[in-house]
Amino acid sequence: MVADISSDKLLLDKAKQVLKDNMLNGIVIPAQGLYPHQVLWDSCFISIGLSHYNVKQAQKQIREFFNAQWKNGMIPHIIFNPLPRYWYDRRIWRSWISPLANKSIATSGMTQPPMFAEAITKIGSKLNGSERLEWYNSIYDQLVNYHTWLYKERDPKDRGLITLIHPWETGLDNTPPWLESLRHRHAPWWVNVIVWLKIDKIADRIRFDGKYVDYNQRSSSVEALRLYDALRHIRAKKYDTSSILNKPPFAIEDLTFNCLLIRANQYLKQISKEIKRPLPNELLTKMNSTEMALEELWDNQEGMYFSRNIITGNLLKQVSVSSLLPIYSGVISKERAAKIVSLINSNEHFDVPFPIPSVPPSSSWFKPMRYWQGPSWVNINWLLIDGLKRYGYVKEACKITDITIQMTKNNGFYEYYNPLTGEPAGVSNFSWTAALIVDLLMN
Ligand code: 9WN
Repeated sequence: MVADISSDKLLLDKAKQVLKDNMLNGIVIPAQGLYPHQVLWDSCFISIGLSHYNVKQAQKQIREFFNAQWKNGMIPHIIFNPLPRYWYDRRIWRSWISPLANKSIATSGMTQPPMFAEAITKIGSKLNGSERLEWYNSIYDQLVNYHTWLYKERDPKDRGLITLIHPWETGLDNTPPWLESLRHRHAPWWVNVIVWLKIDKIADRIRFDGKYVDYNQRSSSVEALRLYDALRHIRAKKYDTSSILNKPPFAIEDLTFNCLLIRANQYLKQISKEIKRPLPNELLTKMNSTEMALEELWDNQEGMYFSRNIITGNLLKQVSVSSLLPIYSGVISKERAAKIVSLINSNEHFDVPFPIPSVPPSSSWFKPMRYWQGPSWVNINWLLIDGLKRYGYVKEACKITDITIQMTKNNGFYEYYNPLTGEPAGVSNFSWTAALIVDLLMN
């Protein structure tokens, strides 16, 4: 494809404008209205885009999360906007009930895919030598503490794979393997009453998110209430990992999270080498064990990787885009990578007009406009483009890049897109879509 420079330039300007318009209280938030707070992996993707033209703001987006780090090393997935009009969300989570929480910054009590090390490195690449060392040194100890926390508290079986306790931690909230697990978790009586009385339709009409997006493009009301119930369970344990893991609402070795962690570990190693500050041996051993353990999530029969339920020991065989992400981890064999590429190229799986679908159309779970149950997402495309290139699949990577750019040119920077028609869905002017388009265009 011949690059259309003038319209690429226009798209770039528009993307930067979205990030500017999404500035609230000094921070680029995911989207005005629907997401007024800082969100962990959103902030990492946003800072990767910003690093091309506003390194200071990119650093700030990351630094804020390390300022909010808990005493045990956990980095929460949301930092609540302190503006008085957003007090309600802080009250739902009440992070201050944990003795580990940062008392002056209201946050959530769980984490999200660990994209920090990559964002920190991408920012570092825009700095000169001494500035870069200063940047890395200023954040290194806290970054090491975060990775150490993941292994110390979230690897209860000592298998090298991190266990997640709530779908919000995967970033792919209503992805089928997690929805299936949600179905198996017994619903609280009050949700059963709502379903029995069929008043979930009323809930549909008064939903907060319904003000900004079509609620049919998000989790259903009953799912949302059940996710809230799981949060209540975790909050009742004051966010203490060992009590939560005694009787967890969910305990899943999530494939997406662990693939992103493997890559984050590689970036962390790179940072440690550059600043000549060796990582603790114990952490290095754990990091290597994750790379080895990934293979346990491979299923020979289906020819795919899956997440695993740590209580039953079973792989969760509902197909989703997560099964492709081992290519981003970079540690799988060439044969496994070739198998993933064949899934991407197969029209029985992920080959659709506007790839990559979060769930393939051949799945019974597929809903083309509903959140992580079918739509194509720019952040996932961006991760897969990176993985494909590293394994030498340049043609596939270029095709996904071109279509991703085309989808935003045609429709603007939406949260996600219908994989069959390219039609936009979710919230408009979504920050990580804009930021990653900046990155794709600038590279
Ligand atoms: C709940 C902010 C976040 C993303 C997640 C996405 C969605 C929240 C929601 O929005 O999750 O955490 O309201 O559903 O699933 O990946 O970080 O953009």
